[in-house]
Amino acid sequence: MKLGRTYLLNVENVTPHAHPIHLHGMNFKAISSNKREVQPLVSDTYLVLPDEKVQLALVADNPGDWVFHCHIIEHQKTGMTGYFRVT
Ligand SMILES: [Cu+2]
Repeated sequence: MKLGRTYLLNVENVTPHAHPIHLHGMNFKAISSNKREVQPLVSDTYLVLPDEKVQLALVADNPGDWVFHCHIIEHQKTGMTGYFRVT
């Protein structure tokens, strides 16, 4: 991500489980969901429901490598972990 740019993350949960998706280093706002009305609050975590597609908006305002992962440790350790690089 380019420092200072705005990004829209399209997150889709194709599993039968809810996943509390958490981002380090930056905050986002949930913009829309196909499952429910979203509250436009600034947060670093969003509980993605089964079959939910959610759009998370953020400004890449913090340079570095920032982990993006499910907060259920078994999910995080078995692959639901990645990172964003902001430069
Ligand atoms: Cu999970």
